[in-house]
Amino acid sequence: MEARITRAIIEETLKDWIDFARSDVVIAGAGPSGLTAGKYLAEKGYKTLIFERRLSFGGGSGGGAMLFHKIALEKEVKEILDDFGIRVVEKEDLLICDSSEFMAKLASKCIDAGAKIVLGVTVDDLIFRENPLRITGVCIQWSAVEMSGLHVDPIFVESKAVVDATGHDAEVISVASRKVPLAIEVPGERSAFAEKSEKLIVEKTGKIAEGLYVTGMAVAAVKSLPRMGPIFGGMLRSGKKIADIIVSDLKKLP
Ligand code: 48F
Repeated sequence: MEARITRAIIEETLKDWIDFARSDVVIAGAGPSGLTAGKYLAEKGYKTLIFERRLSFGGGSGGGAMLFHKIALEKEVKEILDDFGIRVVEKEDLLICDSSEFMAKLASKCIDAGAKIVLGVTVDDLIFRENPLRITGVCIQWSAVEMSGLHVDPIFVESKAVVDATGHDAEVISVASRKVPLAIEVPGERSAFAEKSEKLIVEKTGKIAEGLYVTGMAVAAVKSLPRMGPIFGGMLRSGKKIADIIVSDLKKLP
């Protein structure tokens, strides 16, 4: 029995790894922006793989607002919330929902759409080709290995599009700014200005280089935008916008 458990788990895991070693889209980070992008890409039929450093979904959403278990959203995102089946109550011009429902339904609808989410894996570098410059995949490592400080080489996943959805530190684009011949910097986010930031995050969501995209709070880090605290409409709209941009770019590829 014990050997069968082990064999069955490893065989099924390997099937996934072999299948996803070449993906259409790799998303780094299973926070709200990454999960939203994942759903809208996967439901269009793109092979979408999300790597999440931690052993949980939702990024910064699960803790609600300073551990008060509610988050706020703008009314404009009602349609996206309906796509995910997330229930809200109206409070003046805001929508309020439970942070646990928010994170669980974002992840569950993303998986149902066909995206594969692998927990406990960190994206630690990119793969690129020159002439013309293009990001062609990621280097990944078990988060446990990264945390242990052991010197272990990563493995690779090839991908037509890589999305930095890593949140406040824009980790993937930070690596790109140091190691890929690209004229980009990551100045970091600025102090809070919720209304302004919610709009600008969506406006500045987009392509950083061929094959490399940014969504969510990583946009604030790259474009030096203000933070916005426990209001999440911008994260959902940014995730949906990057999915649309990638779909349109992938359609143009041979
Ligand atoms: O931080 P996070 O929730 O990013 P987001 O989708 O949403 C931001 C909001 O939660 C909130 C806010 C807006 O209202 O201010 O903070 O932009 O989720 C990012 C996820 O990426 C994971 C991290 O553990 C988190 O779950 N992550 C970070 N770096 C890596 C990573 C990495 N290098 N590889 C894999 N996962």
